[in-house]
Amino acid sequence: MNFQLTETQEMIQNLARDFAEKELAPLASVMDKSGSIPHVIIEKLAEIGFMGINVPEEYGGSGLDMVCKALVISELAKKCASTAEVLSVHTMAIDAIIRLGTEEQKQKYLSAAAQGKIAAFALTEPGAGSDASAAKTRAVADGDEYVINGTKCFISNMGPDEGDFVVLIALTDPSKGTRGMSAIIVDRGTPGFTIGKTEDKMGIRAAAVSELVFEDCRVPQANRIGEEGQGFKIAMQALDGGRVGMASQALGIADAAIEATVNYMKERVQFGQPLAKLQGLQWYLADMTTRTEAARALIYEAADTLDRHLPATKIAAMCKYFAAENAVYVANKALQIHGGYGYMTDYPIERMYRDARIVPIYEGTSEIQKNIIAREVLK
Ligand code: COS
Repeated sequence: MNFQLTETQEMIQNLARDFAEKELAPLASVMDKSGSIPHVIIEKLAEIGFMGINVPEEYGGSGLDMVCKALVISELAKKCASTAEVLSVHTMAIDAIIRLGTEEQKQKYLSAAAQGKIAAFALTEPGAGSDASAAKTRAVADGDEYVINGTKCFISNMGPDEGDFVVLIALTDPSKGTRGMSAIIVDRGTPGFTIGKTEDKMGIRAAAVSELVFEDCRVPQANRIGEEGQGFKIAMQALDGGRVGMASQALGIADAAIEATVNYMKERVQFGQPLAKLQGLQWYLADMTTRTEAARALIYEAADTLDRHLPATKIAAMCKYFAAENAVYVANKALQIHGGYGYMTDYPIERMYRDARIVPIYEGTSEIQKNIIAREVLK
Protein backbone atom coordinates (compact mmCIF):
# COMPACT_ATOMS: atom_id res chain seq x y z
CA MET A 1 0.00 0.00 0.00
CA ASN A 2 1.18 3.50 -0.86
CA PHE A 3 0.78 6.00 1.98
CA GLN A 4 1.95 8.90 -0.15
CA LEU A 5 -0.68 11.63 -0.08
CA THR A 6 -1.86 12.92 -3.45
CA GLU A 7 -1.23 16.56 -4.38
CA THR A 8 -4.84 17.42 -3.52
CA GLN A 9 -4.67 15.63 -0.16
CA GLU A 10 -1.45 17.47 0.71
CA MET A 11 -2.95 20.78 -0.32
CA ILE A 12 -6.05 20.18 1.82
CA GLN A 13 -3.87 19.14 4.76
CA ASN A 14 -1.88 22.38 4.47
CA LEU A 15 -5.07 24.42 4.17
CA ALA A 16 -6.43 22.81 7.34
CA ARG A 17 -3.11 23.29 9.15
CA ASP A 18 -3.04 27.00 8.28
CA PHE A 19 -6.69 27.42 9.25
CA ALA A 20 -6.15 25.72 12.60
CA GLU A 21 -3.04 27.78 13.30
CA LYS A 22 -4.65 31.08 12.39
CA GLU A 23 -8.27 30.66 13.48
CA LEU A 24 -8.32 28.00 16.21
CA ALA A 25 -5.02 28.19 18.10
CA PRO A 26 -5.60 31.72 19.45
CA LEU A 27 -9.13 30.83 20.61
CA ALA A 28 -8.89 27.20 21.75
CA SER A 29 -8.39 27.91 25.43
CA VAL A 30 -11.05 30.66 25.45
CA MET A 31 -13.55 28.36 23.70
CA ASP A 32 -12.78 25.59 26.19
CA LYS A 33 -13.43 27.93 29.10
CA SER A 34 -16.54 29.56 27.63
CA GLY A 35 -17.97 26.21 26.53
CA SER A 36 -18.86 27.31 23.03
CA ILE A 37 -17.50 27.81 19.53
CA PRO A 38 -18.25 31.27 18.08
CA HIS A 39 -20.48 30.91 15.04
CA VAL A 40 -17.94 32.83 12.98
CA ILE A 41 -15.64 29.78 13.21
CA ILE A 42 -18.33 27.63 11.61
CA GLU A 43 -18.86 30.29 8.95
CA LYS A 44 -15.14 30.27 8.19
CA LEU A 45 -15.11 26.47 8.07
CA ALA A 46 -17.91 26.71 5.52
CA GLU A 47 -16.09 29.41 3.53
CA ILE A 48 -13.03 27.22 2.97
CA GLY A 49 -15.22 24.26 2.06
CA PHE A 50 -14.75 22.10 5.15
CA MET A 51 -18.41 22.03 6.27
CA GLY A 52 -19.15 20.49 2.89
CA ILE A 53 -15.93 18.52 2.60
CA ASN A 54 -17.77 15.27 1.79
CA VAL A 55 -20.70 16.93 -0.02
CA PRO A 56 -20.66 16.39 -3.80
CA GLU A 57 -19.78 19.51 -5.79
CA GLU A 58 -23.19 19.55 -7.49
CA TYR A 59 -24.72 20.35 -4.07
CA GLY A 60 -22.22 23.07 -3.29
CA GLY A 61 -19.68 20.92 -1.45
CA SER A 62 -16.00 20.20 -1.91
CA GLY A 63 -16.58 16.57 -2.98
CA LEU A 64 -13.41 15.35 -1.31
CA ASP A 65 -12.52 11.85 -0.19
CA MET A 66 -12.36 10.29 3.27
CA VAL A 67 -8.57 10.63 3.41
CA CYS A 68 -8.99 14.41 3.03
CA LYS A 69 -11.65 14.44 5.72
CA ALA A 70 -9.38 12.51 8.09
CA LEU A 71 -6.50 14.90 7.39
CA VAL A 72 -8.66 17.97 8.01
CA ILE A 73 -10.13 16.62 11.25
CA SER A 74 -6.72 15.72 12.66
CA GLU A 75 -5.22 19.10 11.70
CA LEU A 76 -8.12 20.92 13.39
CA ALA A 77 -7.82 18.66 16.45
CA LYS A 78 -4.17 19.63 16.88
CA LYS A 79 -5.33 23.10 17.86
CA CYS A 80 -8.93 22.55 19.01
CA ALA A 81 -10.40 19.07 19.50
CA SER A 82 -13.88 20.57 20.01
CA THR A 83 -13.95 22.08 16.54
CA ALA A 84 -12.65 18.82 15.09
CA GLU A 85 -15.47 16.96 16.82
CA VAL A 86 -18.11 19.29 15.42
CA LEU A 87 -16.85 18.68 11.90
CA SER A 88 -16.56 14.93 12.40
CA VAL A 89 -20.13 14.54 13.67
CA HIS A 90 -21.52 16.97 11.08
CA THR A 91 -19.93 15.09 8.17
CA MET A 92 -21.01 11.74 9.60
CA ALA A 93 -24.63 12.90 9.87
CA ILE A 94 -24.79 14.17 6.30
CA ASP A 95 -23.05 11.07 5.00
CA ALA A 96 -26.35 9.21 5.32
CA ILE A 97 -28.05 11.83 3.13
CA ILE A 98 -25.20 11.72 0.60
CA ARG A 99 -25.54 7.94 0.30
CA LEU A 100 -29.28 7.43 0.48
CA GLY A 101 -31.05 10.80 0.45
CA THR A 102 -33.68 11.70 -2.12
CA GLU A 103 -32.88 14.43 -4.64
CA GLU A 104 -35.04 16.88 -2.63
CA GLN A 105 -33.22 16.00 0.60
CA LYS A 106 -29.85 16.44 -1.10
CA GLN A 107 -30.81 19.80 -2.60
CA LYS A 108 -32.11 21.05 0.71
CA TYR A 109 -29.82 19.60 3.38
CA LEU A 110 -26.50 19.04 1.65
CA SER A 111 -26.24 22.53 0.26
CA ALA A 112 -27.34 23.97 3.63
CA ALA A 113 -24.72 21.83 5.40
CA ALA A 114 -21.99 22.98 3.02
CA GLN A 115 -23.00 26.57 3.73
CA GLY A 116 -22.60 26.11 7.48
CA LYS A 117 -25.87 24.70 8.78
CA ILE A 118 -24.81 22.20 11.44
CA ALA A 119 -25.99 18.58 11.29
CA ALA A 120 -26.30 16.17 14.20
CA PHE A 121 -26.90 12.44 14.48
CA ALA A 122 -29.23 11.10 17.15
CA LEU A 123 -29.02 7.41 18.02
CA THR A 124 -28.13 7.27 21.74
CA GLU A 125 -30.85 7.25 24.40
CA PRO A 126 -30.76 7.08 28.19
CA GLY A 127 -31.35 3.30 27.97
CA ALA A 128 -29.50 2.71 24.70
CA GLY A 129 -25.79 3.57 24.77
CA SER A 130 -23.48 0.72 23.74
CA ASP A 131 -26.63 -1.32 23.10
CA ALA A 132 -27.93 0.93 20.35
CA SER A 133 -30.57 -1.68 19.46
CA ALA A 134 -32.44 -0.83 22.68
CA ALA A 135 -33.51 2.59 21.36
CA LYS A 136 -37.17 3.32 22.16
CA THR A 137 -37.93 6.60 20.37
CA ARG A 138 -41.02 6.03 18.26
CA ALA A 139 -42.05 7.43 14.91
CA VAL A 140 -45.67 6.51 14.17
CA ALA A 141 -46.94 6.95 10.63
CA ASP A 142 -49.98 9.24 10.37
CA GLY A 143 -51.02 10.15 6.84
CA ASP A 144 -47.94 11.48 5.09
CA GLU A 145 -46.28 12.37 8.39
CA TYR A 146 -44.54 10.69 11.31
CA VAL A 147 -45.44 11.55 14.88
CA ILE A 148 -42.27 11.27 16.93
CA ASN A 149 -42.06 10.72 20.69
CA GLY A 150 -38.99 9.97 22.75
CA THR A 151 -35.77 11.32 24.22
CA LYS A 152 -32.25 11.16 22.82
CA CYS A 153 -29.25 11.99 24.99
CA PHE A 154 -25.60 13.01 24.61
CA ILE A 155 -26.26 14.35 21.12
CA SER A 156 -23.25 16.22 19.77
CA ASN A 157 -23.73 19.39 17.70
CA MET A 158 -26.99 20.27 19.40
CA GLY A 159 -27.12 23.02 22.01
CA PRO A 160 -29.06 26.12 23.00
CA ASP A 161 -27.66 27.97 19.98
CA GLU A 162 -26.08 25.13 18.00
CA GLY A 163 -27.41 22.62 15.52
CA ASP A 164 -29.77 23.08 12.57
CA PHE A 165 -31.03 19.61 11.76
CA VAL A 166 -30.67 16.11 13.10
CA VAL A 167 -30.66 12.67 11.50
CA LEU A 168 -32.79 10.81 14.01
CA ILE A 169 -32.98 7.03 14.43
CA ALA A 170 -36.48 6.04 15.57
CA LEU A 171 -38.58 2.89 15.71
CA THR A 172 -41.21 2.80 13.00
CA ASP A 173 -42.03 -0.85 13.71
CA PRO A 174 -41.06 -1.95 17.24
CA SER A 175 -42.01 -5.57 16.51
CA LYS A 176 -39.02 -5.83 14.15
CA GLY A 177 -36.28 -4.66 16.52
CA THR A 178 -33.27 -3.20 14.68
CA ARG A 179 -35.05 -3.99 11.39
CA GLY A 180 -37.90 -1.73 12.51
CA MET A 181 -35.81 1.43 12.85
CA SER A 182 -35.80 4.31 10.38
CA ALA A 183 -33.63 7.38 9.83
CA ILE A 184 -35.59 10.63 9.71
CA ILE A 185 -34.33 14.21 9.26
CA VAL A 186 -35.81 16.63 11.80
CA ASP A 187 -35.25 20.38 11.52
CA ARG A 188 -34.52 22.49 14.54
CA GLY A 189 -37.61 24.50 15.37
CA THR A 190 -40.07 21.78 14.34
CA PRO A 191 -42.95 22.01 16.86
CA GLY A 192 -42.60 19.26 19.46
CA PHE A 193 -38.81 19.09 19.11
CA THR A 194 -36.94 20.79 21.94
CA ILE A 195 -33.39 20.89 23.18
CA GLY A 196 -33.33 19.51 26.73
CA LYS A 197 -30.37 19.52 29.10
CA THR A 198 -27.08 20.71 27.63
CA GLU A 199 -24.25 18.73 29.22
CA ASP A 200 -21.42 20.19 31.27
CA LYS A 201 -18.47 18.03 30.24
CA MET A 202 -14.94 17.17 31.36
CA GLY A 203 -13.43 17.72 27.89
CA ILE A 204 -14.23 18.90 24.38
CA ARG A 205 -16.03 21.58 26.34
CA ALA A 206 -16.57 23.96 23.46
CA ALA A 207 -18.60 21.42 21.46
CA ALA A 208 -22.29 21.36 22.42
CA VAL A 209 -23.80 18.05 23.57
CA SER A 210 -27.47 17.96 24.53
CA GLU A 211 -30.57 15.98 25.21
CA LEU A 212 -33.22 16.08 22.48
CA VAL A 213 -36.86 15.76 23.42
CA PHE A 214 -39.59 14.81 20.96
CA GLU A 215 -43.21 15.24 22.03
CA ASP A 216 -45.80 14.61 19.33
CA CYS A 217 -43.35 16.07 16.87
CA ARG A 218 -44.75 15.90 13.34
CA VAL A 219 -42.33 15.42 10.47
CA PRO A 220 -43.14 14.70 6.80
CA GLN A 221 -42.47 11.10 5.78
CA ALA A 222 -40.56 12.69 2.90
CA ASN A 223 -37.84 13.38 5.50
CA ARG A 224 -37.10 9.66 5.91
CA ILE A 225 -33.71 8.63 4.55
CA GLY A 226 -33.90 5.36 2.63
CA GLU A 227 -36.59 2.78 3.28
CA GLU A 228 -38.51 2.14 6.48
CA GLY A 229 -36.54 -0.37 8.53
CA GLN A 230 -33.13 0.68 7.17
CA GLY A 231 -32.38 3.07 10.03
CA PHE A 232 -30.15 0.82 12.14
CA LYS A 233 -28.02 -0.15 9.15
CA ILE A 234 -27.80 3.48 8.09
CA ALA A 235 -26.57 4.30 11.59
CA MET A 236 -24.01 1.49 11.62
CA GLN A 237 -22.70 2.46 8.16
CA ALA A 238 -22.51 6.11 9.18
CA LEU A 239 -20.59 5.04 12.29
CA ASP A 240 -18.02 3.17 10.18
CA GLY A 241 -17.09 6.53 8.65
CA GLY A 242 -17.69 8.47 11.87
CA ARG A 243 -15.22 6.28 13.73
CA VAL A 244 -12.48 7.17 11.26
CA GLY A 245 -13.33 10.81 11.95
CA MET A 246 -13.05 10.35 15.70
CA ALA A 247 -9.82 8.37 15.29
CA SER A 248 -8.49 11.34 13.32
CA GLN A 249 -9.49 13.65 16.14
CA ALA A 250 -7.57 11.39 18.55
CA LEU A 251 -4.57 11.44 16.20
CA GLY A 252 -4.55 15.23 16.13
CA ILE A 253 -4.60 15.38 19.93
CA ALA A 254 -1.71 12.88 20.12
CA ASP A 255 0.33 14.78 17.49
CA ALA A 256 -0.17 18.05 19.36
CA ALA A 257 0.69 16.53 22.73
CA ILE A 258 3.92 15.08 21.29
CA GLU A 259 4.87 18.40 19.69
CA ALA A 260 4.29 20.27 22.96
CA THR A 261 6.28 17.62 24.85
CA VAL A 262 9.25 17.78 22.48
CA ASN A 263 9.40 21.57 22.89
CA TYR A 264 9.07 21.28 26.65
CA MET A 265 11.75 18.57 26.93
CA LYS A 266 14.20 20.73 25.00
CA GLU A 267 13.56 23.82 27.12
CA ARG A 268 13.00 22.52 30.62
CA VAL A 269 16.24 22.11 32.58
CA GLN A 270 16.42 19.86 35.64
CA PHE A 271 19.49 18.31 37.26
CA GLY A 272 21.60 20.65 35.14
CA GLN A 273 20.38 19.42 31.74
CA PRO A 274 17.33 19.63 29.49
CA LEU A 275 14.73 16.90 30.06
CA ALA A 276 15.49 15.81 26.48
CA LYS A 277 18.79 14.35 27.72
CA LEU A 278 17.09 12.02 30.23
CA GLN A 279 16.84 8.50 28.83
CA GLY A 280 13.76 7.57 30.86
CA LEU A 281 11.82 10.44 29.27
CA GLN A 282 13.28 9.74 25.83
CA TRP A 283 11.81 6.25 26.10
CA TYR A 284 8.40 7.72 26.92
CA LEU A 285 8.69 9.87 23.81
CA ALA A 286 9.74 6.89 21.68
CA ASP A 287 6.65 4.95 22.79
CA MET A 288 4.36 7.94 22.26
CA THR A 289 5.71 8.52 18.75
CA THR A 290 5.74 4.87 17.66
CA ARG A 291 2.17 4.30 18.77
CA THR A 292 0.99 7.52 17.14
CA GLU A 293 2.55 6.57 13.81
CA ALA A 294 0.81 3.19 14.06
CA ALA A 295 -2.49 5.00 14.69
CA ARG A 296 -1.88 7.20 11.63
CA ALA A 297 -1.24 4.15 9.45
CA LEU A 298 -4.48 2.49 10.60
CA ILE A 299 -6.44 5.68 9.96
CA TYR A 300 -5.03 6.11 6.45
CA GLU A 301 -5.83 2.49 5.70
CA ALA A 302 -9.38 2.81 7.04
CA ALA A 303 -10.00 6.05 5.13
CA ASP A 304 -8.58 4.56 1.95
CA THR A 305 -10.73 1.42 2.39
CA LEU A 306 -13.85 3.60 2.68
CA ASP A 307 -12.79 5.62 -0.37
CA ARG A 308 -12.48 2.40 -2.37
CA HIS A 309 -15.96 1.32 -1.17
CA LEU A 310 -14.59 -1.89 0.33
CA PRO A 311 -15.91 -3.45 3.58
CA ALA A 312 -14.54 -1.11 6.25
CA THR A 313 -16.25 -2.12 9.50
CA LYS A 314 -13.23 -3.97 10.93
CA ILE A 315 -10.54 -1.47 9.92
CA ALA A 316 -12.71 1.46 11.06
CA ALA A 317 -13.21 -0.17 14.47
CA MET A 318 -9.48 -0.97 14.67
CA CYS A 319 -8.38 2.58 13.92
CA LYS A 320 -10.93 4.07 16.32
CA TYR A 321 -9.97 1.66 19.10
CA PHE A 322 -6.23 2.10 18.65
CA ALA A 323 -6.13 5.85 17.99
CA ALA A 324 -8.51 6.61 20.87
CA GLU A 325 -6.56 4.56 23.42
CA ASN A 326 -3.35 6.06 22.05
CA ALA A 327 -4.56 9.63 22.50
CA VAL A 328 -5.31 8.94 26.16
CA TYR A 329 -1.93 7.21 26.59
CA VAL A 330 0.01 9.99 24.87
CA ALA A 331 -1.81 12.84 26.62
CA ASN A 332 -1.26 11.14 29.97
CA LYS A 333 2.47 10.65 29.35
CA ALA A 334 2.79 14.19 27.98
CA LEU A 335 1.20 15.55 31.14
CA GLN A 336 3.55 13.43 33.27
CA ILE A 337 6.60 14.78 31.44
CA HIS A 338 5.32 18.34 31.87
CA GLY A 339 5.02 17.66 35.61
CA GLY A 340 3.25 20.33 37.67
CA TYR A 341 3.18 22.72 34.73
CA GLY A 342 1.22 20.20 32.71
CA TYR A 343 -1.50 20.15 35.34
CA MET A 344 -1.97 23.91 35.18
CA THR A 345 -4.29 25.58 32.70
CA ASP A 346 -1.45 27.86 31.49
CA TYR A 347 -0.26 24.92 29.37
CA PRO A 348 -2.50 23.24 26.77
CA ILE A 349 -1.61 19.72 27.96
CA GLU A 350 -4.33 19.52 30.62
CA ARG A 351 -6.93 20.41 27.97
CA MET A 352 -5.57 17.75 25.61
CA TYR A 353 -5.72 15.23 28.46
CA ARG A 354 -9.38 16.08 29.15
CA ASP A 355 -10.24 16.19 25.45
CA ALA A 356 -8.61 12.82 24.73
CA ARG A 357 -10.56 11.02 27.46
CA ILE A 358 -13.87 10.97 25.59
CA VAL A 359 -12.56 9.36 22.41
CA PRO A 360 -12.48 5.78 23.78
CA ILE A 361 -16.10 6.34 24.85
CA TYR A 362 -18.07 8.08 22.10
CA GLU A 363 -19.13 6.61 18.76
CA GLY A 364 -18.68 3.19 20.31
CA THR A 365 -16.53 2.48 23.36
CA SER A 366 -13.20 0.69 23.00
CA GLU A 367 -14.92 -2.41 24.36
CA ILE A 368 -17.56 -2.23 21.59
CA GLN A 369 -14.82 -1.69 18.99
CA LYS A 370 -13.12 -4.86 20.25
CA ASN A 371 -16.41 -6.77 20.03
CA ILE A 372 -16.80 -5.58 16.43
CA ILE A 373 -13.20 -6.47 15.51
CA ALA A 374 -13.45 -9.93 17.10
CA ARG A 375 -16.78 -10.59 15.41
CA GLU A 376 -15.33 -9.65 12.03
CA VAL A 377 -12.20 -11.75 12.60
CA LEU A 378 -14.30 -14.75 13.63
CA LYS A 379 -16.67 -14.50 10.63
N1 COS B 1 -22.66 -1.85 8.48
C1 COS B 1 -23.83 -2.27 7.95
N2 COS B 1 -24.72 -3.01 8.64
C2 COS B 1 -24.42 -3.32 9.91
C3 COS B 1 -23.22 -2.93 10.52
C4 COS B 1 -22.31 -2.15 9.75
N3 COS B 1 -21.16 -1.71 10.25
N4 COS B 1 -23.20 -3.38 11.78
C5 COS B 1 -24.35 -4.04 11.98
N5 COS B 1 -25.08 -4.03 10.84
C6 COS B 1 -26.37 -4.65 10.58
C7 COS B 1 -26.26 -6.17 10.77
O1 COS B 1 -25.83 -6.78 9.58
C8 COS B 1 -27.68 -6.53 11.13
O2 COS B 1 -28.44 -6.56 9.95
P1 COS B 1 -29.59 -7.71 9.73
O3 COS B 1 -30.66 -7.44 10.72
O4 COS B 1 -30.02 -7.49 8.33
O5 COS B 1 -28.89 -9.02 9.96
C9 COS B 1 -28.16 -5.33 11.93
O6 COS B 1 -27.32 -4.23 11.55
C10 COS B 1 -28.07 -5.53 13.41
O7 COS B 1 -26.72 -5.76 13.72
P2 COS B 1 -26.23 -6.56 14.99
O8 COS B 1 -27.03 -7.81 15.14
O9 COS B 1 -24.77 -6.68 14.89
O10 COS B 1 -26.64 -5.55 16.16
P3 COS B 1 -26.25 -5.58 17.68
O11 COS B 1 -27.45 -5.26 18.45
O12 COS B 1 -25.48 -6.83 17.99
O13 COS B 1 -25.30 -4.29 17.84
C11 COS B 1 -23.24 -3.08 17.95
C12 COS B 1 -24.09 -4.15 17.25
C13 COS B 1 -22.91 -3.42 19.37
C14 COS B 1 -21.98 -3.09 17.11
C15 COS B 1 -23.95 -1.72 17.86
O14 COS B 1 -25.04 -1.67 18.72
C16 COS B 1 -23.03 -0.58 18.17
O15 COS B 1 -22.25 -0.13 17.31
N6 COS B 1 -23.09 -0.05 19.41
C17 COS B 1 -22.38 1.15 19.75
C18 COS B 1 -23.24 2.32 19.44
C19 COS B 1 -22.47 3.54 19.26
O16 COS B 1 -21.41 3.57 18.65
N7 COS B 1 -23.00 4.64 19.78
C20 COS B 1 -22.33 5.87 19.69
C21 COS B 1 -23.24 7.01 19.49
S1 COS B 1 -23.99 7.03 17.96
S2 COS B 1 -23.53 8.72 17.20
